[in-house]
Amino acid sequence: MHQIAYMPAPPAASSSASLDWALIVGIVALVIALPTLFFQIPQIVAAIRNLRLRHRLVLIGPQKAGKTSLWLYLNNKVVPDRITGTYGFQKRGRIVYDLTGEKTFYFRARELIDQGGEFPKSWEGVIRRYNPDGIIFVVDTSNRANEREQAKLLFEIYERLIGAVRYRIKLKGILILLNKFDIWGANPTDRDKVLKEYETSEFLAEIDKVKRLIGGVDVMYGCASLKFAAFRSENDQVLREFAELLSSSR
Ligand SMILES: Nc1nc2c(ncn2[C@@H]2O[C@H](COP(=O)(O)OP(=O)(O)OP(=O)(O)O)[C@@H](O)[C@H]2O)c(=O)[nH]1
Ligand SMILES: [Mg+2]
Repeated sequence: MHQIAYMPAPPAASSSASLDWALIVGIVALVIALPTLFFQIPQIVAAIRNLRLRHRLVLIGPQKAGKTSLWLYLNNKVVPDRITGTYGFQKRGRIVYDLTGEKTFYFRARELIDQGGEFPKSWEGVIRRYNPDGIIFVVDTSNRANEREQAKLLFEIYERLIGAVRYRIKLKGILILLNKFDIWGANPTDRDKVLKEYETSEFLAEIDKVKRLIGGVDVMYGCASLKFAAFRSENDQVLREFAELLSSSR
């Protein structure tokens, strides 16, 4: 004969008691976390802003300075020794470049326009048409030909745009990227020397005119070497600062 063993069902009260405890623990955790979350709001807002692909950037600068190299760099490509020159301009599409260090951070652009250095006369059309939020002025520190004339040209373009009826200039920042820094060497003294020279150059004075002309435009500059991986952390620091500058409100 089989005996049927009955397991008494657990009292209903104990399951509802554990549910109550879970609720209490949840509420206490929320109460503790709320003030912390509250103080994190500016960081959360900054992180959300950083996620938005809103900026349109134009790369400008003398021939062979490294504009197309910068686009390759932002796509995690190795910069080759020989690159075909860019004729006219190339729409390079969106950029999402991971700059995560201590915190998550991306260099993002909804569109990057790579403007060849050979025909500076075509810049005006590109700037008028795309009305960039930021310009990266790439300079070849080993060959300083043309840069002053080109900075002057940029000033004149914006001067004309200011006079143009119903043209709303979006430009918020100009990054002067002093590229090919590897040719100078890698130590901080060399870098200071290069930066000092540019600080006092007439070229910077021209760029500064753009800044004065359009209120709220920030100009920053930094050394870079897009071709050698050893310079990655320096390059990325410059890009991070520029992305922050573009994200800040005017
Ligand atoms: N040594 C050195 N060479 C570099 C660096 N960045 C780019 N180059 C080289 O510079 C040359 C020109 O680079 P590009 O990116 O084509 O220059 P660009 O500004 O797009 O030139 P255009 O399209 O003609 O206006 C290439 O041979 C690159 O390999 C760098 O940081 N250091
Ligand atoms: Mg190019």
